[in-house]
Formats: sequence, structure tokens, C-alpha cells
Amino acid sequence: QEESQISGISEKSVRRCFSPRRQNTNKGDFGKLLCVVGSAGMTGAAFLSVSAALRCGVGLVYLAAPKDVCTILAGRLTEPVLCPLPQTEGGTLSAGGAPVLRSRLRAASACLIGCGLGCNEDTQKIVEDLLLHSTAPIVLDADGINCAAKHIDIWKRAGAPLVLTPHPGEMARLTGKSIGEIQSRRLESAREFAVEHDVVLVLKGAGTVIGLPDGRCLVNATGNPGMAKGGSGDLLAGMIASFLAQGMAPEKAAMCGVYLHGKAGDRAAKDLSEQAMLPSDLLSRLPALFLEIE
Ligand code: NPW
Ligand code: AMP
Ligand code: MG
Repeated sequence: QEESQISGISEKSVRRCFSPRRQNTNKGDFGKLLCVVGSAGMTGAAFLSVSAALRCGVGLVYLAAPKDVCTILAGRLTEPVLCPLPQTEGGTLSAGGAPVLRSRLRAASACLIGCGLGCNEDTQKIVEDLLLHSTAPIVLDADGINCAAKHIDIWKRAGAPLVLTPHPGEMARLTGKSIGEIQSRRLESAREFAVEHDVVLVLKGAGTVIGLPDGRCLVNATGNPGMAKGGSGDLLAGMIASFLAQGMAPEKAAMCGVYLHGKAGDRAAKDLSEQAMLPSDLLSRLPALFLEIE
């Protein structure tokens, strides 16, 4: 791989992606994000992804989740509009919810799919349906990736711009390679998938790599091992989706999300220690980062 194709992510390049919010605006000007996330036992993933999206400036968030998940989260999340959907016995979304989701999707400027979604026949159908019908850009994370990987040619059939955010385990499932193979060729793995399938591929882990459809790679230097805790990735997915919903281009949304997520993690580590910091502590570090950007 040519070295000229690889670059770091600078604070300056992130700053350039943001402009002040115009005066004469309303919530509709800052995007509508549909979040298809959560299932029984993984309400936390829905909470974290939606909270991160809200803290990154999007105008309106719709949380589409199994009805029990909505009931549980109703007391903890104030801002999102809740769309309770039919669920399976296991507490995941039932395939019967697809038509409602499709109509919600038509009104959205971006969609986040997968954090804590679960992966079974029903969720696989839902994910396929959303990918085939969306014209709005989509962030596919976690079980969204696992579900999509079950469908042949799905990347060719999907119409919308896609940002995929796998960790090495999900990347291994996605490509049929081993985690070892992925980790020994991180840059190449991200780039090859991005070019072949025309998507933005965010390969997470220490030194997150972003593969772009044109063959370029961005490497991130923010973040720390205090972030190696369940829930960190759900925050990142929500952040990228929020930027997409506000109209940022997919490669820029991925770049800003990855950089600011790591930076929030670094602030949390400084205040709380890598040992004790929690993914949810990143949420309260985001406002100071945006103050520095605005
Ligand atoms: P190991 O264990 O190190 O051998 P899974 P998940 C590997 C939701 N969550 N470098 C790892 O390898 C998510 O959103 C809900 C190397 C293992 O093989 C998903 O929907 C939470 N290997 C669902 O749970 C909080 C790495 O990947 C595999 C690696 C399942 O997601 C937690 C594990 O991945 C979670 O976010 C690395 N850097 N990173 C909640 N509170 O609701 C990962 N691996 O099997 O896809 O499980 O990531 O927990
Ligand atoms: P997930 O495995 O989906 O929860 O995602 C974990 C998130 O935390 C990703 O954004 C990773 O890049 C980040 N992360 C995990 N471990 C580290 C580490 N050792 N250094 C930097 N970032 C990390
Ligand atoms: Mg994850």
C-alpha cells in the first residue's frame, strides 16, 4: 500500500468539519436520526448510542426498539421520540415491525442500526429491509454488521451510503478471516473492504483505521485502553450517526466521530483513571470538546 494513501487525523481537519449553528434555524435543520438499536438484556447499548447521538448535536432522535426496551428506557431518556415495536419472545425486534420502520426511515436524514440489536432471523430480515430501502446514509455497528454479513451481495444491493464500524471480531465475521489475520493487516483489511464494497470501513481498536472507498486510509491516535470496556463502541456509532444526520459527508463523520470519541476517552482517563473510567463517562466529556471547536 502506498504511504501517500495513509494519513493521520489532525485536530485541525476535525475542526474544519464544523461550522457555527446558524441563527434562524429549527430542529429540522439539524437532521432526524432513526436509531434501530437495543433488545432485552442490551438496553444499555441503546441508551449509550442514543445519548451519544444527542450530545453530538442532531435535531431529533427517534428510538425504534422492541417495546419492552422502550418501556425500560422511557424513564432514563428524555429527548428521543420513542417508537415501540413488536418483539419476539426473546425480546428482539420482530420482523413484523419492518413496514413501520420503513416509513420511519423515509423521514430520517440518517439511520443507526445494530447496537445491542441481537442477531437472529427476525433481526436479519429487519436489517436487510432497512439496507435495501434506505436512501439516507446508514451507520451499521455491532449486530447490524453481524446480521448484514448473513446476506449475500448485501453491499451491492444496498442503495445508501454506508459507514461500518466493526471491532476486529466483527471484521473477522464480515470477511470470513480470522481475528489474527485482520489484526496483522489492519490498514489493508480496512482499505480492501472499503474499496471493494464502496463503503466507509472503521476498523476499531487501539489505533482505529478508517478505510475509504477511494483507497485512502485515515489512522487515529486518540483514545486509550481505559476505553476497552463494553459500551465504548456503542457511543462511537451514535456519534458518527449524529454527524451524518446533520449532513456531514460519511468519511468526515467517521473521521470526526473516531477522533472526538478517543479524545473524550482521553479526558475521562485524565480525570478518572483508565482503570475506573466508564464508557458513559465519555458523554459528559463531549460538551467541553465542542466548546473548543465552536
Ligand atoms: P476476545 O474476546 O478478545 O478473544 P462480539 P460484543 C473480539 C452489545 N453490547 N481486538 C473478541 O475477542 C453490542 O452492541 C451491549 C481483538 C471476541 O471474539 C452487540 O450488539 C452492551 N479482538 C453485542 O453486545 C455493552 C477483539 O470480538 C469478539 C477486539 C455483542 O457485541 C456491550 C467479541 O465481540 C456491547 O457493546 C479487539 N480490539 N474487540 C450493553 N450494555 O447493552 C473485540 N474482539 O462477540 O461481537 O461481542 O462486542 O460484546
Ligand atoms: P466495541 O468493541 O464495539 O465496544 O468498541 C470499542 C471502542 O473502544 C472502539 O472505538 C475502540 O477503538 C475503543 N478502544 C478499545 N480499546 C482501545 C484501546 N486499547 N485504545 C484505544 N481505543 C480503544
Ligand atoms: Mg461494539
